[in-house]
Amino acid sequence: MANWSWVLVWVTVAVSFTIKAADAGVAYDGRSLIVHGQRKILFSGSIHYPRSTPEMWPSLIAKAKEGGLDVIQTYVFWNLHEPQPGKYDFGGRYDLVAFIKQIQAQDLYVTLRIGPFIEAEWTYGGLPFWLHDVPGIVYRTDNEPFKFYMQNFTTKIVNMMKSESLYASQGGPIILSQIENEYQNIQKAFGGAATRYIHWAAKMAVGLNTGVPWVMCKQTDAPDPVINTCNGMRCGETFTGPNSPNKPSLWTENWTSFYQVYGGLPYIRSAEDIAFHVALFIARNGSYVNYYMYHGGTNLERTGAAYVITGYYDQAPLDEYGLLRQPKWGHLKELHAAIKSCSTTILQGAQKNFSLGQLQEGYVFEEDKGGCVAFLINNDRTNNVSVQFQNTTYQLPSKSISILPDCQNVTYNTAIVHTPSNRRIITPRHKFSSANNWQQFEDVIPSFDDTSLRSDSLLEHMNTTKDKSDYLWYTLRYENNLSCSQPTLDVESAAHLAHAFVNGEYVGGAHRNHDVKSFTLELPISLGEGTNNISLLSVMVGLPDSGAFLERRFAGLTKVQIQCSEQETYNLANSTWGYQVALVGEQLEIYKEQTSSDIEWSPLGNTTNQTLTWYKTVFDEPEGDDPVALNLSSMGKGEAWVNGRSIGRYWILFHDSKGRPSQSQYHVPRSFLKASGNLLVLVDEGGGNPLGISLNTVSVSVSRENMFSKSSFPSTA
Ligand SMILES: *[C@@H]1O[C@H](CO)[C@@H](O)[C@H](O)[C@H]1NC(C)=O
Ligand SMILES: *[C@@H]1O[C@H](CO)[C@@H](O)[C@H](O)[C@H]1NC(C)=O
Ligand SMILES: *[C@@H]1O[C@H](CO)[C@@H](O)[C@H](O)[C@H]1NC(C)=O
Ligand SMILES: *[C@@H]1O[C@H](CO)[C@@H](O)[C@H](O)[C@H]1NC(C)=O
Ligand SMILES: *[C@@H]1O[C@H](CO)[C@@H](O)[C@H](O)[C@H]1NC(C)=O
Ligand SMILES: *[C@@H]1O[C@H](CO)[C@@H](O)[C@H](O)[C@H]1NC(C)=O
Ligand SMILES: *[C@@H]1O[C@H](CO)[C@@H](O)[C@H](O)[C@H]1NC(C)=O
Ligand SMILES: *[C@@H]1O[C@H](CO)[C@@H](O)[C@H](O)[C@H]1NC(C)=O
Ligand SMILES: *[C@@H]1O[C@H](CO)[C@@H](O)[C@H](O)[C@H]1NC(C)=O
Ligand SMILES: *[C@@H]1O[C@H](CO)[C@@H](O)[C@H](O)[C@H]1NC(C)=O
Ligand SMILES: *[C@@H]1O[C@H](CO)[C@@H](O)[C@H](O)[C@H]1NC(C)=O
Ligand SMILES: CC(=O)N[C@H]1CO[C@H](CO)[C@@H](O)[C@@H]1O
Repeated sequence: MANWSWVLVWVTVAVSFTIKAADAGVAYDGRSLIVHGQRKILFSGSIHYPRSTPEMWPSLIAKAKEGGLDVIQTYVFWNLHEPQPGKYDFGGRYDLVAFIKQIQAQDLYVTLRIGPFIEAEWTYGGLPFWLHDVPGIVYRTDNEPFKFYMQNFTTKIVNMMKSESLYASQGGPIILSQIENEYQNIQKAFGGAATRYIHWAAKMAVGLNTGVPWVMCKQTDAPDPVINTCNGMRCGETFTGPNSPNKPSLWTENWTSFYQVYGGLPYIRSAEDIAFHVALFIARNGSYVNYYMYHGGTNLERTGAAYVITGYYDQAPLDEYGLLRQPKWGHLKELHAAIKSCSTTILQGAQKNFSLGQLQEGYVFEEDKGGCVAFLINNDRTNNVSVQFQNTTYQLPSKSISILPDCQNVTYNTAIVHTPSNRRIITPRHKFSSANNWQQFEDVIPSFDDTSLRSDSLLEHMNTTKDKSDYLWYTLRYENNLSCSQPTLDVESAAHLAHAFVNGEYVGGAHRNHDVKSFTLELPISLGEGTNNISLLSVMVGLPDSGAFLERRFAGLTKVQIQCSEQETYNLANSTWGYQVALVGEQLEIYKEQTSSDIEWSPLGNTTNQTLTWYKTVFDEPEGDDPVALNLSSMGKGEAWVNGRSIGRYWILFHDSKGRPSQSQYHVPRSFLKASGNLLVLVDEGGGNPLGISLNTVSVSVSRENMFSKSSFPSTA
C-alpha cells in the first residue's frame, strides 16, 4: 500500500542517521519526516502563488530562505484551475508548476496541500462554483458526484506533478502532500458517511503513489498511513499528538496572525509569542512547523471569501507587499538558526523533561556520544525567575523559553528580541485630485422591463449569479394604491449588502457583517400613482468558505414588502421579479483597455452623492522598485482595475470598532504596470470621491535587518 510502510518497524531513534531504503523519497516515523534518508527538523512557511505575481515569487522565496525556512507550503486553488469541468487554466499567477520550480531552483522543499477543499479564506473554499449544479451533489462526504470530481482533480494535479518530476521520490522538491482540510470541524454533520469519506479520501490519495507521505490537518483520526497534523496558534500546548507512535508530530498551520474581515481590526501576534510556541513544539518532539502565513499577499480579483479583506495576513513575517515585517522576520530567523545549530542532537538524542519550579520546566535531548540540548521554559506570564540547571543559575524572562544547544550556553530566548522593529513608510507619488483627468460612467439602474430572467419568487443570489459577479438586481413593477400615503420599503436579506432604488432614485442601503446571518432595510419611500419601478441591488463580498453543506447555503433577499400602515402590508416575495446578473459596466468589461474606449464616458460630475458610478483615469508608474499601492480612503465600496486587471475589492465605508476602514491601501503589483498611460478604472457603489485617491509607494524604515531587503532584493520586478 504505502511505499514507506517499512518505516513502521523503525522504533528507536538513534540507530543510524542515514536510512538507505528511503534515499529515493520521503518516509517518516514517530520522530520526524525522513527526506532522502535524512531525519529533519523542518521550518516551513505558507506562500500562496495566486496571492502574488510570478514576478514577486523569486524574491518572496529568497526572503523565506534567508529567514531560515526549509519548506514552502501552498494550497492548490481548484476554482482557479478548473473554471469549467474539464477546462483547465495554469497560466500566469496560476502557474503552479512554475511556482514549485522556482522553489526548487532555490533549494527549498514544498508541501502541497491539494485539498481540494482548502477553505483558505478563498472564495467558496476553493471549490469551483459549477459543482453546485451537479445533480445530487453534497460536498465533502460519502457522495458519489463529489468524490468523482474530487478524485478527478486530485489525480490531475498529482499527474501534473509527476510528469514534471516534482515529487521528492523523483528528485523533486515536494516532500509532503495534504488531502482534505480541517475536516474534523464539520465531521459530526455527516455521521457515518464522514468516516467512510475520510477513509475513502485517504485511500484515494495514497493510491496515487506519489512516494511522499500525505497529511490531514486537524483530523485526529486520519487513517494510516496518512499523518494527522496540528493547526492553531499554540500546538505545543494543544496538540494531542500523532494518532500512532509511528507518526511524527507536525504542525501544518501555526497562525502568525489571523485573517482580517471588513469591519474588523488587524490581529497582531507578537514575535515573542510565535517564537515561544514554536520552541515549545520542538521541545515536545515536534519536527515540522509551518507558519500560516509566512507571506499572505493579496486577494486579487474577487477571490477573497465572504467579508475577507483584500490584503491577506499583512501581519505575517513578510507583509502584504513582500517586505520584511520586523522584528517578526528577524526574531524567527534567529530561532530557526538556534534550533538548526543543534538539530542533530534534538533528533537523535533521548528526550527527558523535568520540573524547574512551579511554573518552570526543562526539556533535554541527550546523545550517548555527548551531544546535549536544553530548552528551559518559564510559563509564568508576569515574573522573571532564576532556575538552577546542572548547577548553573539561569535567568528566565517571563513567558519565555531559553535554548541551550550545548546544555550550557543560552543562544536564544524567545522573549529577548534583538531585531529592531521597523515601520511602514507610505510615500505619496501622485494625487488624482484634478477633475479634468477623470471621466465617469453612471451604471444603469435596470427596471423590470430591462430584464429577461423572470421568476415568481425571490431567487437565491449565488445560484443566480453563478459567482460571475458580486451583483444581482431584483426588479419589480409595483402598482401603487393611493391609500398608501407614507409607505416604507422593508427588505430582509441573507446576502451581504443591498442598495434600494425606487423609480431610478437611490433610497438607501444596508449591510451585515462577517458574524451575523442577515440584515434588514426599512426605508421610507415615496411612490407615484400607478406603476412604480422598484430595483434592489443585492451584493456579495465573496462566497462562504467553510462549514458543512456549503452547497445549500442561501444568500439573497428573503423578504420584500411595502408597508402602508400597520394593518396594510403588501408582501412582494411572490410577485413576478425580473433579474439582472452583474452591472452593465461589468457586462461591457468597461475596465479593459480595449473596451473602455468604446464606452461613452462623461466628464466627472458632482462627486458628493453618486451611486453606482464607474470612474477612469490614467497614470504613470512611480519610479523605483518599491511596491505600489492606491490609497482609496476617499472611496465608498467597489472594485478597482489597473490596465484591465482587478486589484481586488475595496470597502472603505464599513469601519472597524475604532472608526477606521479595515483597509485603505490597495496593492498594485508592479508587474501590472507599464511606464506610462496606465488605465485605472473603479466602480463605486456610492459615497466615493475619486479626487481623493492617491498613488503611493510602500517601503519600510531601514533598520539593520532591512539593509538586507534593500540591497539584496529589489522588491518586485
Ligand atoms: C476527469 O474528468 C474529465 C471529464 O470531465 C475526463 O476527461 C478526465 O479524463 C478525467 N480525469 C481523470 C484523471 O479522471
Ligand atoms: C518525546 O519522545 C520521547 C521518546 O523519544 C518520549 O519518551 C516522550 O514522552 C516524548 N515527549 C513528549 C512531550 O511527547
Ligand atoms: C513531562 O512532560 C509531560 C508531557 O508534557 C508531562 O505530562 C509531565 O508531567 C512532565 N514531567 C515532568 C517531571 O515535568
Ligand atoms: C552538580 O553539583 C553536584 C554537587 O555539587 C555534583 O555532584 C554534580 O555532578 C554536579 N552536576 C553537574 C552537571 O555538574
Ligand atoms: C524581565 O526580564 C526582561 C528581559 O531580560 C527585562 O526586560 C525585564 O525588565 C524584566 N522584568 C522584570 C520585572 O524584572
Ligand atoms: C559555553 O559555556 C562554557 C561554560 O560556561 C564556556 O566555557 C564556553 O566558553 C561557552 N561557549 C561559548 C561558545 O560561549
Ligand atoms: C440553481 O440554478 C439552476 C439553473 O442554473 C437551477 O436549475 C437549479 O434548480 C438551481 N438550484 C437551486 C438549489 O436553486
Ligand atoms: C388597494 O387597496 C384596496 C383597499 O385597501 C385593496 O383592496 C387592494 O387590494 C389594493 N390594491 C393593491 C394593488 O395593493
Ligand atoms: C410564496 O410562495 C411560496 C411557494 O411558492 C410559499 O411557500 C410562500 O408562502 C409564499 N409567500 C407568500 C408571502 O405568499
Ligand atoms: C454637489 O452637490 C451637493 C448636494 O448634492 C451640493 O451641496 C454641492 O454644492 C455640489 N457641489 C458642486 C461643486 O456643485
Ligand atoms: C444624497 O442622496 C440622498 C438620496 O437621494 C439624499 O437623501 C441625500 O440628501 C443626498 N445628499 C446630499 C449631500 O445631497
Ligand atoms: C486549533 C487551535 O489550536 N486553535 C486555537 C488557535 O488559537 C486561538 C487563540 O489562542 C485559540 O482560540 C484556538 O482554539
